[in-house]
Amino acid sequence: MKSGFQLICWLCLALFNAHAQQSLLWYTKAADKWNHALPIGNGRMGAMIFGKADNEVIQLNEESLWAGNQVNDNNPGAKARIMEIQQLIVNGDNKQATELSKKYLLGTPPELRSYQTLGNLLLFFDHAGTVEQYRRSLDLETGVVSVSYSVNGVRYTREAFASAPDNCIVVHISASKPGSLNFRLGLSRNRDATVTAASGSTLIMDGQIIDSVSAKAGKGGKDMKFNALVKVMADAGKTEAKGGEVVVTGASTATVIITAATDYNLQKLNFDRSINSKEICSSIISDAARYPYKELLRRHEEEYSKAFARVKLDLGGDNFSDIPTDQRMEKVRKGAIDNQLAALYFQFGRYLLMSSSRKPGVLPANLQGIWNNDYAAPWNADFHTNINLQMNYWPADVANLPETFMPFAHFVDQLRVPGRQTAREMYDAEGWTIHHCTDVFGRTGIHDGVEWGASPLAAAWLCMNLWEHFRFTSDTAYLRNLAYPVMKEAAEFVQSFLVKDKHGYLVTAPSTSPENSFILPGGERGQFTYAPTIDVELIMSLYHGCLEAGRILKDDPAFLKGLGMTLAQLPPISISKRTGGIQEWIEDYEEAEPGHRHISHLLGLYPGETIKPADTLLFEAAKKTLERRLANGGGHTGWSRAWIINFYARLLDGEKAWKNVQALLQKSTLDNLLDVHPPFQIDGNFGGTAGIAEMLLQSHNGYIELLPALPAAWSNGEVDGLVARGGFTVKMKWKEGKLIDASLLSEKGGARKVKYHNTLIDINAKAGQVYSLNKELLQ
Ligand code: FUC
Repeated sequence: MKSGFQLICWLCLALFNAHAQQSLLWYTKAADKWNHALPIGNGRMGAMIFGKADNEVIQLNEESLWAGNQVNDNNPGAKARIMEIQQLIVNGDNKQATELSKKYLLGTPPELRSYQTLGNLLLFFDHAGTVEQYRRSLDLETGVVSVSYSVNGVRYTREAFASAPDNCIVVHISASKPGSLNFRLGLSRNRDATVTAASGSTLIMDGQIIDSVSAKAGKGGKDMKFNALVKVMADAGKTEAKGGEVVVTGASTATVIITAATDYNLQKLNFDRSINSKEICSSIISDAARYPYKELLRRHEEEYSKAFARVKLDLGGDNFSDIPTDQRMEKVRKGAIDNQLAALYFQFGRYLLMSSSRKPGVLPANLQGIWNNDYAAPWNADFHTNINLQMNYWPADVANLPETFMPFAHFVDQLRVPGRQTAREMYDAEGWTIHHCTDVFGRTGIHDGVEWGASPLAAAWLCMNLWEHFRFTSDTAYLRNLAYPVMKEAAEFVQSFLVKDKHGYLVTAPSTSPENSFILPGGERGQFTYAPTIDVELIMSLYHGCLEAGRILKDDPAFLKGLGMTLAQLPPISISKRTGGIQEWIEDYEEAEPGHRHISHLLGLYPGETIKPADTLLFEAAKKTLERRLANGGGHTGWSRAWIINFYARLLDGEKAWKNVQALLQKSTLDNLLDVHPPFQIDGNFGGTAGIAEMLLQSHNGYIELLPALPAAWSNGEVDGLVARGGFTVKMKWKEGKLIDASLLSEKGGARKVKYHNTLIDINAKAGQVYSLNKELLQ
């Protein structure tokens, strides 16, 4: 029989395990490469922690550190040629239109520069002895990475976190035997910077990016200036500067505080570059250094944990939390089912969004969130606006982190300024627009090549997220002051950009279905077209959003009427005679790559809602589109797989959605749970997180639907804290595939329909009230 004490210990262990299942990534060895290191971030600064016992590497990032400059990249020849190009396109002369576009539409310059690493913080311990009992972990509930090991009977422990309240990264190091902590600390960047030990305990990095492309464009010397500042505080022993490093000897604990800044004006966020980064670093460090380590940790945990704890998810199944995360990943890759790993992946996505998109940061999460080890990152780690940036924000509201959305919203708002210039200078149009990617300087012209870049409705695409955020929060001040003005101007662009085709439809031209090509009747490949299906769906989403917002805000009826008239003249979404799926282009062309990663013509299924269950034909055709893409090798990039999860959730097919969650974990996830395109690209994490939520809760189509796509593998579970449109926080528990307990907390009040299986009920909620749905829904 267990004693009282044993029982308490046993209970504590059980509770710990339940907690560990969903919130701890842990390993028994250090990361051997960047791809295995563990990320921390406070929305402005990020770091990847390797956890090496002897020579620790902590790779650092600051969100605004980019090569390049602000330039007007609108091709000066565009305006004079745009009508000619449009006519060529609508009359089917694809080849000539493409040739002219290369000359007169492609941006000047055509390429963005890259987001860059800040450098590495290096800790040299030179342990004389064997490293034993090694453990490295990331606790998602506290946002702290811990590393611990023993050498010659002394236990060494390191904790690292990125503090939002104190605007810096903190590393705390301790040794179990007093006076036995000895290490050297360096800061390095092998380009464009110098590091000096400013006093016995401080390192300063002083830098300015030297970019060859800026130099060629006559803008050399105008690239970003930046600083990093590191302060070491040891409890005892000696701390001194030696050979450009700080050397600590004979201490028991030491706290290292790190911050950085660039001349990019984060406060104004108007692409201004007048900031004195050195002063900012000094004031951040002197403020933070006032607190002892315990207080820094407490301030961080209090701020971080409050937001993270809003959602709890348990997907049932076996508990493998006593197995290191890399081994669990390996088992899943070999076919094991580990529901709690899927729950951990979901929570990790929330952690990543909080860490890369939050105050004190102001910029949105880029292709790598905030974590990048390169000077020329894959795709420059830029903001791709033809799916990737939008996908990053799909989980923000449903996964109960609305504050992470604001850097995105403000950035899009700022893009209006250069975007207006692009609309005017390239297309002689009203409103604002942007093409398929942008950088921290807000370039809005066409980049890379016209085949990729000619996607003139990316502003409408970005506005979908803005509108959805309103639908979740019902925040009318946000709608009035930010979202609607941006949406309205995006709609004004569309209104003045559309031309008539030979059937009298209003169409976008030139345009592409992002990145996919078709085979022209003569056998050649083409990408240029007019009114690809995605554009029709984008216009429908934007205009319906504007119409609803305009009604709420009582905007000019004449403007709204104009939108209604355009909606009536758009080409229809068609079903392909060749494939039975949704037709991707205005003509029923054969796809050059039927398994292409982009599935843009299903935008109306997710995140849009033009393709819905009630529309049986389109709904069935969407299934065929997905089957065909997958049968031809689709879903091979992480983000594409993540999108497919969301599609199947919207198709109410839990089994197929689950298969794709499993495939995302098996084929597109690193041991540290970061997504790979390959290479590492964070959108798959965010899209996957949104997809898991979408399987459990949906709230488009005019009702909140509980467990709309629950797979058999997750037949027992519970979730607390997901959010439905209209500001409803949802709690659900299910057993053997059936909902057994459900309640909604309404933040703002209001009427809603709630659906579970075939039962649909109406609730008229009062703000702040919790509604148990057990009586009405669970008979
Ligand atoms: C889009 C995708 C690529 C990649 C890039 C960053 O262009 O087609 O797969 O994700 O963005």
